[in-house]
Amino acid sequence: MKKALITGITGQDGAYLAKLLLSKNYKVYGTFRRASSPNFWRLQNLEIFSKVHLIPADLLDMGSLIEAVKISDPDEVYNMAAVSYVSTAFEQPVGNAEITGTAVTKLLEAIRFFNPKIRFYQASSSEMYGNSGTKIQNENTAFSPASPYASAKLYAHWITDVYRKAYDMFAVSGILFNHESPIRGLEFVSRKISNGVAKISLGLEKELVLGNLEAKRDWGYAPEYMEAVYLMLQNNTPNSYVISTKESHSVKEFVKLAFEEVGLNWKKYVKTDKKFFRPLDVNYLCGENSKAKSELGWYPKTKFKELVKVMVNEDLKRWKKFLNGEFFPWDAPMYPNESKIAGRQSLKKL
Ligand code: NAP
Ligand code: F7E
Repeated sequence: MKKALITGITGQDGAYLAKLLLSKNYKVYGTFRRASSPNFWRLQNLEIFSKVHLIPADLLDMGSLIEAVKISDPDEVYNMAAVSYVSTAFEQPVGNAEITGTAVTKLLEAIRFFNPKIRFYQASSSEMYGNSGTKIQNENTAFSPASPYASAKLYAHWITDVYRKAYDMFAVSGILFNHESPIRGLEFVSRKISNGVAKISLGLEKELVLGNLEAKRDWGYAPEYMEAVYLMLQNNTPNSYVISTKESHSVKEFVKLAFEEVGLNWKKYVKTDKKFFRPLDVNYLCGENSKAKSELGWYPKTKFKELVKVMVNEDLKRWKKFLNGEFFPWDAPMYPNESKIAGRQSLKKL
């Protein structure tokens, strides 16, 4: 039986990847951070909570990473942990550099000392391209990070490359474009919209306040992207791949489709507030996935329209269940209205 260690198993990708690996008969270990309130809802939602082996660890603490590698003695390590919300990285740039960036070296060192034969996956991001000025981004497009998050990810990307070349390790990065799902964090725009639309359609909320509606992203479906991640570590040779849908849509298009799904006109409910604009944003992303298609046999099945539909309907179903008094693992009722969060002032240009 193969063994895998997933850092960040409590997050969207970690949870979906754990489910996928369990279905392939892996013994799955996952790191979690001790929190004063439990945050295992995604593992419970996917019905795998009792099937994974949890190890307390923090990317900031090298000892805990060594311990995690030692306890799990894995064939494969998937580094999914990071400060993944770009706005937070603007608010806490130093912490982000340490967690999203340099911590990856700690993990690579732990692997190198314990067993350099372990295969390593680094969660790289399309944000590394920034505003590259290219119509479509592929594995050879120059990086031009536009946030502390993207800068930290780029460091992690290159250090993974260095360990592969210097120590002959099977260490690869997947350059994943945005991927969403009903278990996406509520602060990301896709889920903020699907949750907001569901609440508005049920009369629980009156408006949805957003930032930059013109930004364009290449949005795919997270569970499918985890299949690509898995395939990258089964490859004969270590290689980097772009994972994307090859379609680019604006936040405005997402909003419009989401409201249409519940029969409402978005213009009556959506407002914008400077608070949700970033000091620097990535305006346009669209990923070329032909290398993944030809070498991994991977291609996206769920495209933009279907993704919006799935997310809105799942949030609608949950709020209806909630209003009926049903209890189930879910995040939304515990989440504050973002407009009432006092911070984000620091995001203004000084
Ligand atoms: P996510 O839902 O925000 O999950 C992030 C995970 O990282 C959580 O489990 C979180 O734990 C953990 N984490 C944060 N700081 C940590 C620390 N100091 N020590 C240990 N664990 C820590 O993100 P995601 O969407 O699943 O993304 C997974 C990875 O892919 C991330 O590295 C992200 O940057 C990258 N990525 C994501 C996308 C996307 O569109 N989703 C695209 C490209 C790349 P807690 O639950 O305790 O906070
Ligand atoms: O923003 C705009 C915002 O926060 C998308 C992470 O998983 O994907 C994600 O990063 C766009 C941006 O995702 C709001 O300005 C407008 O242009 O959903 P997001 P992201 O920044 O693209 C990449 C690939 C990652 O690697 C990251 O980890 O939407 N936008 N209004 C808004 N964004 C948010 N969050 N909230 C708004 O109200």
